Amino acid sequence: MARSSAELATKQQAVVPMRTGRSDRFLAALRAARRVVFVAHMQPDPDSLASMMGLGQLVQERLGIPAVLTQEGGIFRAENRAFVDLLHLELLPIEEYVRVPGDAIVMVDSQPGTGRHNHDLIGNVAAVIDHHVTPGNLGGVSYSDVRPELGATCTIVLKYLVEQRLCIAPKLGTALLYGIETELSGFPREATPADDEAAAILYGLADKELLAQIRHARLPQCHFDVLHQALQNATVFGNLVWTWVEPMNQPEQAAEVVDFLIRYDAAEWAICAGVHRNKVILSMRSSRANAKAGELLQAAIGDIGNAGGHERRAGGCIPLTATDTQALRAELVQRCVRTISGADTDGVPLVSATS
Ligand SMILES: [Mn+2]
Repeated sequence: MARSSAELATKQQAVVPMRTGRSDRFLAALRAARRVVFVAHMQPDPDSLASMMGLGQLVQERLGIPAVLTQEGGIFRAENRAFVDLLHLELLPIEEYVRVPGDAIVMVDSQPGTGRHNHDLIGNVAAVIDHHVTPGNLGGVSYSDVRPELGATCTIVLKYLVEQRLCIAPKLGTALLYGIETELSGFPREATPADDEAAAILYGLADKELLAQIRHARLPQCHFDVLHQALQNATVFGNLVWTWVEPMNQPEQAAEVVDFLIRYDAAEWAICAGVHRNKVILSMRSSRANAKAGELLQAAIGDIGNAGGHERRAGGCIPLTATDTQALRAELVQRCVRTISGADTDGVPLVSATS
């Protein structure tokens, strides 16, 4: 006897389960929410800002609920300021956020428990979307998509938007492309074919004029002040170039310094430590592929601070307990040289002193 089509359909469903993409599972985890609040790491970079924008739009359009994008810490780097201003981003300072029933927290480009947050929302995160190697505490998180093999969180976000057939306007296309571009800069690249594929899709959608304006943002005077001091203090220990900046007005300047110093042809490692308010901000770059920069920087600073990041790029932070920073400076040089370059020689200045 021929089986009814209903019977057949039931049978087929049992054999071939309905495929649900990651984006479906992400949205399902937020189904009960009345509002979604996005959080990223401190001093959010373009990758985290664009990821919040993309997922915010996804939530608004597919779940029909509002999205709030928050900001923890300042955004100082000239390109990042231009990004926020030119793309008209509305960011709520995290300290002004008041939790109401029905709020679901989504963390992007970071994970709870990595020392990259100061707010107390960590225990209430519903979903995490990230690409950092540094493991976080995902206990209690109902949906997580952490792919350390990818170069940018924006790559994951674009996959979600494509999967959900969302229309990507030039503003969002520009944001996501710049987010990916900044994460993949430098050599050797930390990109996979998936990141390049995402960038290729986005290039067709982005506003190239806007993109050029962000890339070539005008620089404030303090940028040159910091570079000057960083060069004067730059010391070479074998394959490591190390420098110290004090004070450093903007925490992102440490990264700008190492992006510049790692291009020195004799260096495989560059580290900048800068005194910013009551902490020392560290940034590290390597010219080696698979350098395990995040792990090495953490090993170097040990229990006096936190560090993490990617293969070739890492960042860290040490709370300042004493006002005299010189002892810490000496201790840090020793630790970094011992752990990273292994050189047992005295350092030599990178540039000769000027009169
Ligand atoms: Mn990122």
